[in-house]
Amino acid sequence: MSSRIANAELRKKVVSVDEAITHIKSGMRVGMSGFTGSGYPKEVPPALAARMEAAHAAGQPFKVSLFTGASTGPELDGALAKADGVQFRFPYNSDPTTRDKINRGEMMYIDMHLSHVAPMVWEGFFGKLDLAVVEVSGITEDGELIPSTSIGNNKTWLDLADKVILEVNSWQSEGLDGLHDIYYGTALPPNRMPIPMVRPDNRIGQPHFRCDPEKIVAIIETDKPDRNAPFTKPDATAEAIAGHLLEFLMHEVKVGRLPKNLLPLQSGVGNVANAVLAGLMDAPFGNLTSYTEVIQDGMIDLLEAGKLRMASATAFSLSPDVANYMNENAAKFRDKIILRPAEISNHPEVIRRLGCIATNGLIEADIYGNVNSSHVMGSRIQNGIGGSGDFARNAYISIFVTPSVAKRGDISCIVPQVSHVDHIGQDVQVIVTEQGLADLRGMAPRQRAELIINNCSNPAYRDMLRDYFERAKRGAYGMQSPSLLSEALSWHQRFVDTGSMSQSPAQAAE
Ligand code: 0RQ
Repeated sequence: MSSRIANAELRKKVVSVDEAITHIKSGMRVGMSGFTGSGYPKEVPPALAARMEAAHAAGQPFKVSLFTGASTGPELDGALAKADGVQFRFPYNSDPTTRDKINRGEMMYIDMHLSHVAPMVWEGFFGKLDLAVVEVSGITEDGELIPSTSIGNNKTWLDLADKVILEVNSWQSEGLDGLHDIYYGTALPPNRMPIPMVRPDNRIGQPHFRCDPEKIVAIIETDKPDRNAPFTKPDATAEAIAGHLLEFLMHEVKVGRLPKNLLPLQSGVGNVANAVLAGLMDAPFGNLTSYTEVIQDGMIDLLEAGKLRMASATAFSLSPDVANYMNENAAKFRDKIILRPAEISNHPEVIRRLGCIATNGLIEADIYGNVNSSHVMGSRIQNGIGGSGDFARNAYISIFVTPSVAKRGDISCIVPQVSHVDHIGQDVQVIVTEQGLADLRGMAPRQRAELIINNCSNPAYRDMLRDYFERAKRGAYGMQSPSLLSEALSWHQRFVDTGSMSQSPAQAAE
């Protein structure tokens, strides 16, 4: 493993991981790098988890508050949750062990807009940050830090933490150097200035992080890979959703509401998002741009094919094969990919100015177009709102995509009323399921309900929804958004009681 530390003074700070973790004490607030399985520290968290387990076995408490960019890998969230070492977690999680702990009430979790995280920590709402653990791909001769495969909140952690531990990862490509754009112009009110970005390909910052060397208490060298999860191939449902969405975009171009190269695309992660990206490969659009949160496999294919001119994000979220490919070829993407702090990739001001086309997944939507992205049956967290709110509220067109049913048909993803609200109807302009698309722009609530029930709901639940809506129109307290208060959440209660939302479970499963 050849050293990536070109600065002689900092090279002297290289220590073993066991020595590095002596700086982490119970009760500390720790900011770690990491965003959707890339760029998280690989050495410190497992060693810390082992130390926590040993402390617990000896009857001593050892838990920290953990701040990150978004989700991380099993060596971080998984290991620390298994060690029962996290008392407070934010702003996003997709790790199953952490999810279980949160849902059992054993871990405090704040699920928040990702663009809010850095400013709110600066504003002091989360207390003082004691320590940062940040993966970098190298250190320059003059001591600047070359970022890795995700930026997230790393700039903020490095600026605000009292102490810094660096993991210099030589598995990461040296070709990453020059890909990043770290903006140092943010400030707190009343001194904020406009973010000087008018196109998705603008570079407004510098390629490296600065960090006061006095704060760097330990450096670890590693060559462990990012644990990117493989994507499943789009299934027929995802392909049908992508088909409806692409047809809609073509229509919008035809009627002059979108330019031929569309507008900067934001795309959530997952099966459906990848199917949409795959569909763009054959769609009649070229010279596309993307202003999004994460770069996934489909975007790399589009960049290679020349369909996508450039992509701006805060992190890679690739399958292992494509991550390896990117690792070998990062340098050739330097003029096509920009990784920025999450505060900038998700900045409402920039998203509104650029006019992004936002496409995100959902757990459930109701007949009026309110969307729940995060909670199952109103109380169990799945992941979190992530960046979806940053984009949905500020997009030129805010689109939500979902299969019409979940859990083999026992759950309808279109319900009379959502059991938790992440995106109010005003932030939801288009809903797409494999059944069809509801364009809700310019529609009043009762018109929205007609469209959503007719175009998006699953046939197994459509009559139930129609029946509910017709009775609501007769018996509701008001006619603006008619609802039957005693019944609006009864579908969820039926699922909790019987395992199915359907009045006749066997029929719904067919
Ligand atoms: O559960 O994993 O146990 O099988 O939710 O659902 O259909 O595979 O869809 O991977 O696109 O995820 C909203 C969770 C959708 C995601 C959500 C269950 C379903 C399955 C996953 P299993 P699918 P996806 C910016 C955008 C918020 C963050 C965001 C998400 C699992 O899109 O986390 O948008 N969004 N970020 O069975 C009970 C329902 C359900 C349900 C689905 N109605 N009831 N369970 N599921 N609908 C990018 C980033 O922030 C990174």
